[in-house]
Amino acid sequence: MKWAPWIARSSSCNSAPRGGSRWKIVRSELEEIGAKYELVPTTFGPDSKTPEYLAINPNGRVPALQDGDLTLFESMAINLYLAKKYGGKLWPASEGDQARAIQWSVWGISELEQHLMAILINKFMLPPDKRDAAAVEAAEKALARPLKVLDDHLAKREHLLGGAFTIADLNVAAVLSTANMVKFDLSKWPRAKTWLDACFGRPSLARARAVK
Ligand SMILES: N[C@@H](CCC(=O)N[C@@H](CS)C(=O)NCC(=O)O)C(=O)O
Repeated sequence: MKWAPWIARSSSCNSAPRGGSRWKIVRSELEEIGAKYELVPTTFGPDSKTPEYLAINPNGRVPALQDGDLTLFESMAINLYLAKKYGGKLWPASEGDQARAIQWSVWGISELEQHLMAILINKFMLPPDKRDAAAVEAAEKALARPLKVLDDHLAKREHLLGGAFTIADLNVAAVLSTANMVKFDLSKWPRAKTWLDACFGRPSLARARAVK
């Protein structure tokens, strides 16, 4: 697998590094917004540990964003910032919906991502003799609870905040994309699956995911 983060510099919107699903979270948004950005390939090995890079993201992880004088790390924080500043309708109008967009974004990384990563690591990334089948099983079981929440929520609405696709959908779909990557069967949660497929049917997300 190739990991290559980026930093971008441009007059209107500068974005940075990528790494696995997380860079795709940011890249999806940049494509959705139609922002001008420059991507700077950075591996998540030594490239992201240089003094120059650590000045941008002291965690030595990707992605990171530079936009004018602002530098940011954490993919969800980057996406929420980009949506608010450049996202047009991607950023909801009302304060309540803005709060709900933050809620769903935080929910994605706290309720879904850790379990999806546990499956990815223990099924695909570790050398076969280091993989932990029990950890995969536990993660698959743990996913049932948040996926039911998502499925129930989508029973009454097409998108997470109602009728329109917003940053809430983009952020949660980007996290949940790992489910497809690890071949986790979502058919027990058909509304969540339909919603996820519709999100990935958007040309911007397809373009972001096509980049190697
Ligand atoms: N919570 C961070 C996680 C970033 C992260 O873990 N990035 C990985 C690549 S997916 C990385 O840079 N790993 C290299 C390292 O930890 O040294 C985010 O969402 O931006």
